[in-house]
Amino acid sequence: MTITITAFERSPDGGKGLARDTRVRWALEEVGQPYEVRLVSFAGMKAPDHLAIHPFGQIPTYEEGSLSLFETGSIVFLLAEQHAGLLPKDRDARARAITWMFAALNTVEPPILELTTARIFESDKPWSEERLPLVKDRVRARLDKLSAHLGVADWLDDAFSAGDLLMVSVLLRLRMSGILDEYQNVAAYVARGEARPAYIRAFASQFAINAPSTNCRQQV
Ligand code: GTB
Repeated sequence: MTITITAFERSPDGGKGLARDTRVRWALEEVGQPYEVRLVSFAGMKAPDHLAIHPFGQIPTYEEGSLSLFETGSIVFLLAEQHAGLLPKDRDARARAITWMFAALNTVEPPILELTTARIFESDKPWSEERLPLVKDRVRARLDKLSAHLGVADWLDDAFSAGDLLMVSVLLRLRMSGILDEYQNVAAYVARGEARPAYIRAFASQFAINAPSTNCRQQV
C-alpha cells in the first residue's frame, strides 16, 4: 500500500531539514519503505480536508490505506513496530529504545522549543535579553545529563534505534544556537546520525523541495 506523508509546501527553514517531516522521512528511509509526499500550504493545513487527518492543522501526517496518523512520535513508532531496523527484538532493549523516544520528545525537546521561541519570536520583547540566558540554561541542564549518559558510546542504548533517530532530530534544532558545540560527545553523536545514509537521503528529499533556488516542486 502506498505511504503518503505531508510536508510544508515551502518550509520556513529553506531546506535545513528542521521541519518534522524530516524525522518521518528518515524513519521511512531507515526501514526501506518508499513514500509519496503531499505538500501543504499554511492555509491548506487549516482546511477541513487536512484537519480531518490532523486535528491541529499541522504537518507531518501519514496515510497508508485506511490508516491516517499525525504526531511524529506515533508515526515513527508505527514504522519501527512494523519494520525491522528501528527497534531491537529483545524485550528489555526494545522497551529502553521506546523510553528514549519518549525522552527525546517529552524531556529534551520542550526546552529546545522554548529556546526557539525565545530566539525567534520573542527577540523584540523588552524582557528578551534577560530571559534568554535562563532558557539556554534549561537546555544545558538537559544536555549535561544527556552528555553524561552518552559518554563515549555511539548511540543511547547499544545499537541505533528509533530513540536515537528522534533524539538526533530534536538536537539538530540546537545547532544554530551554538549550544550543541559546548558538548563534544553530543555534537559527535548528532554528526553520526546525520552521516547515516538514510538521514542523507531524507535530508536530500526535503532539500529538493525547500532549497531557496528550487523551482520544481513535488506534487500537492
Ligand atoms: N507534535 C507534533 C509532531 O511531532 O508531529 C508537532 C507538529 C508541528 O509542530 N508541526 C509544524 C507545523 O505544522 C511543522 S514542524 N506548523 C504549522 C502550524 O502549526 O500552523 C515545526 C517546525 C516548523 C518550522 C521549522 N523551521 O522552519 O525551522 C522547524 C520546525
